[in-house]
Amino acid sequence: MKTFPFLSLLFSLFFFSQSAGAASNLEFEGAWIAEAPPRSKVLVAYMEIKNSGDEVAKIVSASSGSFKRITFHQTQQKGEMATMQHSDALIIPANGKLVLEAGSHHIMLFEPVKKLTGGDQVNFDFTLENGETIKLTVPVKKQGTQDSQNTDHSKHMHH
Ligand SMILES: [Cu+2]
Repeated sequence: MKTFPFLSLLFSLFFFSQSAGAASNLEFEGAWIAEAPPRSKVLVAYMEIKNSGDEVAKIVSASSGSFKRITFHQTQQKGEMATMQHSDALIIPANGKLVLEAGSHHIMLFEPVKKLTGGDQVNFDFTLENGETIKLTVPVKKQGTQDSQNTDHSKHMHH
């Protein structure tokens, strides 16, 4: 397991939500938001979500005070063209994981309420199909740093 400093924070949030009565089996790793070009109104979040439970988990919505609208997308390559399809939910298989990364599943973050740059932190609330909510704090990182290759979203069609 990677030992990013913020993981300990994530774990404490995870266990807090457990002790608060939620029974989520989800664990988030390596979550980050790609810093966008100066005038961009769209940012993208990537992460890995692990499900240690025996039932499939579905995250049906995400919200954050830092963005006006958040949706789930999946990039699909059709020949030379990359198109994005809207997903109603992030589906994490039982005893499995969902990887959100460039060219695949990702979380679209529309209209940041203020400019976000590397080092900023964004708080999210994820809502599961069963009504549970999970809080997650995700760091913003500059493009071009170790984890952030190949995140150019400008070629995609947004809808
Ligand atoms: Cu997208």
